[in-house]
Amino acid sequence: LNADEVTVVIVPFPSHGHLNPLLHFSLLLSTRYGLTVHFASTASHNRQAKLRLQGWPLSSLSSIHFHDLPLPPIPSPPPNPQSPNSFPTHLQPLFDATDHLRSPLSSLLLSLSASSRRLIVIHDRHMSLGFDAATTPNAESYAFCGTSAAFHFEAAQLMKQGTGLEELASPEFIRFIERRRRDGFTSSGFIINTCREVESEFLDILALREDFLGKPIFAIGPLNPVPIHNNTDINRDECLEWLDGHPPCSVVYVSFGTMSTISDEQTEQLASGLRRSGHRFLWVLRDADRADIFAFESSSRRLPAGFEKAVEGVGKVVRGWVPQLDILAHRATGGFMSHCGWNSCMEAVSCGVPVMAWPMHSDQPTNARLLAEGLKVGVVVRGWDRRREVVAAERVEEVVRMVMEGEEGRSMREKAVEMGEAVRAALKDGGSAKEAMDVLVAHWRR
Ligand code: BUP
Repeated sequence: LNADEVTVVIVPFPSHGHLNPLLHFSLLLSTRYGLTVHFASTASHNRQAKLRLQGWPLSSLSSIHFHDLPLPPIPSPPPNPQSPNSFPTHLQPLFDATDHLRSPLSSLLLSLSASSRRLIVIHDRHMSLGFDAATTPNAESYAFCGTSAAFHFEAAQLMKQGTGLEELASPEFIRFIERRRRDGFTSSGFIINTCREVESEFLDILALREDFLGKPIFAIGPLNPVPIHNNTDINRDECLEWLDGHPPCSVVYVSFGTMSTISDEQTEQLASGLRRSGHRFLWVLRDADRADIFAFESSSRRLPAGFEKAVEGVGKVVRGWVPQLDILAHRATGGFMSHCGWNSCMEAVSCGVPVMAWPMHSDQPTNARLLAEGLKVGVVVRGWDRRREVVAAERVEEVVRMVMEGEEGRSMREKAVEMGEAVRAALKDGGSAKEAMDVLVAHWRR
């Protein structure tokens, strides 16, 4: 290593929605800015991140130095689809076990700091393991916020007033977050996966909050590749081939992300609602990820008997992993029924696809409100106050029809397309997100 160099170390939180944007960020830093980038996680999460890479050629991964940090074996009970707010409590042992990464990470930082002019540590906000306290005099640390500015604002309010958070997460997770927040107060700045085009109002308020005050906030999102419309890659997934056979904006894409599992009863109502709407759909039906996605077979959710046969040609159910960004960017995709994980929201926005918001836990209710009420690019399927009820087939049908055929749907689509153009422009030269990233990298190189 060159002692004149700026070295960047990325420390992601070990769940897909957090690994994914930070891997994309790492690739931008190494390929666009020519920085030396180290990506430090557990062996299985590094493997998971590489396997699920979106929008980059596999060969690009060789530009990153991956570090497989040791973690003791973690029990991972199956995800519980009956849990009231579907919070992924089965992953808590993994989250707690990340405390064990403190020591191997310190050793890594010490050795990299000795061979660099400046060491930049970018840690997920949930991975603030006291890095500034490490004996690395030439290190600066930045907290990466993978959720919306709106949620950071709201969560800080709830924490201050001491109530309300338990609605969104389990008590164990809240304790975990509080612990990590206390560890992370000395960061040099915040890197957030959003942009002014989507959240200028919340970014302005956030800058005034106690825990952000006086520290720069770099809004460099969306941290997903700019989607290529109708990607014609020869290794295209069969979902994309299936979409090719359908008219523009005619298919509802249904996916609830990597952290949620819906109950059999809900699966049945959703199936019935989609079928009754008469609209085309592509539905990813899977269990939430386990602590180690390579260690378990995914169990299959039950569909009503004969369902797949009955909807053949109109609806497709996929039980594995799909290339979501390519699906959202496909011309046939006309709506996205989503749990509103922040990556899914930003991907939908980047692709100009209106959202049928079905929040499950954590930041998702806030994100759903932001899309539906704030930006008017979506509609909420299920009000958060009724979260414990199964959503009936009639409601699913109503929302699908509203977005896919009604006047309201047309207006949402127009707004979504407009917002997509603005967000894609933000990532290009002269755009707000690109500029924020240029300023950040120039500051590191000062
Ligand atoms: Br499922 C699935 N293919 O089949 P979110 C997800 N994704 O590419 P989450 C696929 O995973 P948190 C699939 O494009 C997005 O980038 C999707 O992240 C990709 O939700 C990511 O939307 C999912 O943030 O995480 O996974 O529930 O709750 O932490 O936001």
